[in-house]
Amino acid sequence: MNWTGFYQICICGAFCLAGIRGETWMQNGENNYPRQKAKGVENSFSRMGRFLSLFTFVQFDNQACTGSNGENGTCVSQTDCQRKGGTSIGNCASGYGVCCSMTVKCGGIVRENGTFFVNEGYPDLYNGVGSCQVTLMKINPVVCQFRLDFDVMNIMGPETINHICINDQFIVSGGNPSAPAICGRNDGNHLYIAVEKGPSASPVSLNVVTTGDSFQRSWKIRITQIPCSSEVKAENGCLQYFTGVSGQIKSFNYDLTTGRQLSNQDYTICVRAERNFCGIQYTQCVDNVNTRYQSFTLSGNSNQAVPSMVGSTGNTNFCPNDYLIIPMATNVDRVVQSRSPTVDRICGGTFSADVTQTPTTVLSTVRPFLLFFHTDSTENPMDQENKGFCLNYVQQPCTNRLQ
Ligand SMILES: [Ca+2]
Ligand SMILES: [Ca+2]
Repeated sequence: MNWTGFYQICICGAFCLAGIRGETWMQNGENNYPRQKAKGVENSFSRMGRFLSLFTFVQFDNQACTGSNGENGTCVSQTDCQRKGGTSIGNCASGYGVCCSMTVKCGGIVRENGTFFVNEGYPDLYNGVGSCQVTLMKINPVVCQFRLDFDVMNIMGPETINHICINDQFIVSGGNPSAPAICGRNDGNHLYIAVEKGPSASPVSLNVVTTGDSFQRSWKIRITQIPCSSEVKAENGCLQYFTGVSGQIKSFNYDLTTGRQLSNQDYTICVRAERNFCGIQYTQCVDNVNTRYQSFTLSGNSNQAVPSMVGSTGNTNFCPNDYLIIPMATNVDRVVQSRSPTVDRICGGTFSADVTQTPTTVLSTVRPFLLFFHTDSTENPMDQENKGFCLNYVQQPCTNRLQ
C-alpha cells in the first residue's frame, strides 16, 4: 500500500535541521497520504537561501519495512518510534530511520497505522481466561476502513457437535458490515471493517474472549487503516476483499486436519475485477491430507463421499442450511456448448455447479465478483465433520465468450 510518508533530514557540516518535523495529510493524485514533512524547513531555507547549496537532503517514506527478525514494521525516525511506544526491529532508509513495530495488548488503544494487536506475553502462548479488548482510533478523518490481517490467530475452536464458537471468540464491535464471531485457527486470513467517514465515527473495538478449558492461544493481528480513496479499499459490504488475478479464499477456521466449518456465518467475499478481466473461475483446493478431497465440505457427512448439491435443480437437497452463493455459476466444461442453466447456491461435499462427486472448475461472469457464505446454527446429525471451503480463483480475460 502506498502510505507514503516523507521525512527529510538535512546533512551538512555545521548546520542540521534534522528532526524538525510535523505530520500532515496531503493529496497526491488519488490517494491521501500521511506525510511527514520538515515543518519550518522551507521557511528556514527561504531565509537561508544562500546556504542551500550546503545541504544535501535525504528523504525516505514511512513505508512498511522488514525488521531483522523478519517481522513487518513502519519506517520512521528513531525519535518517532520511541514517542509512539514502538520497538525498533532494525534499520531502514539507508540507516536514517528505524523499522518500528508498534503493538497493543489488552486494554490498549490503536493510534498508529500498521499496529499489531497481540496476546498478553506474545510471542509466548496465552493460556488464560477473560476478555481482551482493544479500541481502534482512526488516525485521520479520511480513513474509511480497517483491514485486519491475522498473521497469527489461534484460539480454541468451536464445539464439535454444532460447530458454534462457545469457548473462545474473536468479536468485532462497531463498524460495518458486522463481522461474524469467529474462533479456531485463522492464520493468514483477513477481514475488513468499514467505518464512517469523518472525524466522529463510531468506535470500533476488537475483543478476544477466552473461556473454558486450558488452551495454548496466540494472536498477532495487523491493523491497517485505509483511506476512502485508496485503491485497496474494499468495495462496500465486503467482509473479505481479494485483489490480484489469482488467489485463494478460505472460510474461517478452515484446516484440513483440525478445522471445522463455523456455524452462524453470513458474509460477503469480494474479488476486485482486475482491468480487462470479465470472468472468474473457482476450483477447490488440493487436499493432500485426507484420502478424499475435503476442501469443500459444507453439508452432509464428510466422513463419507458426498456429492455437490446445488440450490436450483431437482435434487433432494436445495442447500437450505449451509451454502456458498456464486452468482450464475456454471461449470467451465459446459459453457462452450450452450448457455447452460446456471446455479447460485452450492453446498454438499464436492465443489461443482452440477450434482456430481467430481470436483470441477466453476465460472461466474457476474461483476463485481462476489461470493456469499452462509451457515446456520446446527450441524449434527445431518452434517458431520464439515471443514468449510478453500477455493483457488483465477480471473478470466475478456473475450467474445466472456463479455
Ligand atoms: Ca455444515
Ligand atoms: Ca449447518
